[in-house]
Amino acid sequence: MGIVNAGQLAIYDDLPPALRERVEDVVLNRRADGTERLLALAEEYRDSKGDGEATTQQAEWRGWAVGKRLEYALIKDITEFIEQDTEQARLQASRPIEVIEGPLMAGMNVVGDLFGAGKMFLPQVVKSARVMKQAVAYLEPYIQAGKTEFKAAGKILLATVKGDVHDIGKNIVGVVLACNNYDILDLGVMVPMDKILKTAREQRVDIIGLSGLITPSLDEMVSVAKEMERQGFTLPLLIGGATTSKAHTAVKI
Ligand code: B12
Repeated sequence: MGIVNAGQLAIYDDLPPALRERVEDVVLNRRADGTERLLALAEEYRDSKGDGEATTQQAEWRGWAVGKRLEYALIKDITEFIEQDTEQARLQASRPIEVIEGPLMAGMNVVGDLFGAGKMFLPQVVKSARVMKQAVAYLEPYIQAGKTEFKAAGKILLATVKGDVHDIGKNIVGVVLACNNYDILDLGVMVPMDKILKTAREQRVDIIGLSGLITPSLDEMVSVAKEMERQGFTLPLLIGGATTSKAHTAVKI
């Protein structure tokens, strides 16, 4: 029996193969001498704080190219160097938004793939999201600084639909649109349809933008679109988020 701090789990694929095999032998009861073999291996870890391989990698990753370092920090949930590395990536990019669209998105996609494959767990993804948010927060003033002072191009309401808590992408879209002189009214996450439509009317927005990253959000978006039609809305509806697609939007929404 083990007590596990899920927030401190290593990535399964990163465990040294010999250690993983012997632990699996015990957990899955694969060999009669599993316990002895694990105890023998455990001796090698006496007095060491972690596994040697990981410690070497920890030192090595600081020497990698900045994009790879950002990806590593996202996967390993390391905030220590995130601002320093984000700044370096910003200096190398021609526009700050490229740091988000490039290395940070690439890192988040790796996190998503590992999570999808069951190799990363929810508490780890929560931490990755925190690292991502810290990097985006660092870049935000630089992105805002590129904003030109003109009359607003229009007012856009943004919301992550009911049942969905993902907001990193929506927030980025809000920042980018604000830099293109749109007034952004961000209602946050888990926003019920009624609130979206009521606010859109009261605030006389020009566009409604919905974000959603989980499959049920697709249905929720369909419901919002239907309700907009029923209530006689003629505003454009923007759809976005990882699980949305042109086909689904065209056919269902
Ligand atoms: C970070 C993350 C989380 C964080 C979210 C933190 C936060 N504050 O946002 C946490 C840990 C909370 C989380 C929770 C869950 N997650 Co999650 N998560 C992710 C992950 C790894 C990254 C999402 C992200 O931020 N990407 C980076 C941003 C910048 O990209 P983006 O959101 O796609 O936004 C871009 C575009 O889509 C677009 N866009 C986005 N919104 C909008 C809106 C408009 C109007 C427009 C025009 C464009 C636009 O522009 C953005 C910039 O390019 C994805 C995997 C992935 N790679 O996408 C899974 C993922 C979305 N999660 C998933 C799942 C299953 C969940 C959970 C259900 C897990 C669980 N078992 O509890 C819960 C859902 C809880 C809920 N009710 O919503 C699945 C969804 C699968 C599905 N088809 O339903 C994914 C795809 C992972 C996977 N492969 O399984 N998650």
